[in-house]
Amino acid sequence: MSFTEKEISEIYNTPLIELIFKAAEIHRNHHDPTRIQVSKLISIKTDGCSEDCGYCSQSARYGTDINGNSLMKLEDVVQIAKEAKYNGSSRICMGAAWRNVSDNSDFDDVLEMVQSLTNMDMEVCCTLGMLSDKQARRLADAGLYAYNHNLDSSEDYYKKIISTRSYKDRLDTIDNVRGAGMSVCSGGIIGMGETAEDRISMLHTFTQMNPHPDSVPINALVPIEGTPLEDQTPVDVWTLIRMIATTRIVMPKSDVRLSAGRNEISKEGQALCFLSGANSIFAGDKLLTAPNNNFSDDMNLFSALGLTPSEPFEKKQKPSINTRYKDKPLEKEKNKWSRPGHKIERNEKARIRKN
Ligand code: SAM
Ligand code: DTB
Ligand code: SF4
Repeated sequence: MSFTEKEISEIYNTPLIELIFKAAEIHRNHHDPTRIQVSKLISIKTDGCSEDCGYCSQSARYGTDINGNSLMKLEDVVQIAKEAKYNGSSRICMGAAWRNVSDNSDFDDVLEMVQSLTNMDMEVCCTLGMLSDKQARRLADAGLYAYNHNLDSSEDYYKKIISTRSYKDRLDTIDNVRGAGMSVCSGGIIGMGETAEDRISMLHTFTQMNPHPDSVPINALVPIEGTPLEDQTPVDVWTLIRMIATTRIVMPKSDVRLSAGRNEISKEGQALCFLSGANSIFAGDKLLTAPNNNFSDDMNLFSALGLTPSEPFEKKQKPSINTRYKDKPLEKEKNKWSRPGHKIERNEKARIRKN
């Protein structure tokens, strides 16, 4: 189903009490409201990223205080995945602080991680930055279930947050993911100073996709000291609920993931997010670099609300592994990603502060 921006705006601006009811109704028509999908994030390569994303703790440009690391070892990743599986996660999402994937030995190692975790009967997701169609196909051959690549905001507001890549680069990567047959995970962040119209425009872009993204993470900005957005006032819980409910209504079949910023919300606030159609979370006390809710608090909340974590591959079958993922490309592909390079004053200031 597709909606005009005006229609999405009307939904977004419905009185909240009505909006929650409508979203809950649609949620029940398309999903089992007692099931919740749980993902565990692992930051397999942290910090030192070349990009200037204004929200990110991992950009090398800003004076943030996080512990970086080079690519993790396969056995360490497998160990974390085993614990997460035991604790009820059906999906592992491996994140790397890269602008884009390069055809190098690090990528070969990531492919081995994907293969190993898939063989553990977990849904495996990666978020590694921009991806060519060939790289997407190698990931799919290694057994990758899903790829996360967020649009973050409206096309207009994106230009005020990031200058080192374009919205089109993101859309092209999403096309490459879809073309390789993987599940598409794409969402955004609220609370970066954008307007309601920006949020509506981002949702409109998603609804124009055919099919809609399989999962849509809604992040509330975690303002990180040293980043250009460090002083941003967090959005209130009602705005987050409004965003989740609207996402649920305009993309009824997608999984809506209540993502970053969840640890700032009360149990009751989270319950309203679930009622409004959020049916997935990131679990574990760390996201990529920012703190997240304690695991046992989450389990207590699920138990109070009567929610049960879903099993892997309930929505789509387990991908088969084809060993051709090991075939390295004979020639290096020409990198076609853009670098708009316009000046974002806030980003420049944060860079000067660091130096
Ligand atoms: N480097 C890859 C990329 O940019 O696609 C993958 C990792 S990146 C950290 C994944 C996503 O996390 C971003 O697209 C953004 O939506 C989200 N994110 C990063 N920092 C955040 C923050 N401080 N608050 C909320 N969401 C954040
Ligand atoms: C997504 O939309 N949110 C996750 C995941 N996809 C990769 C990341 C949230 C990052 C929050 C900030 C941090 O931990 O550094
Ligand atoms: Fe790099 Fe991704 Fe962070 Fe942007 S969001 S600075 S691309 S790690």
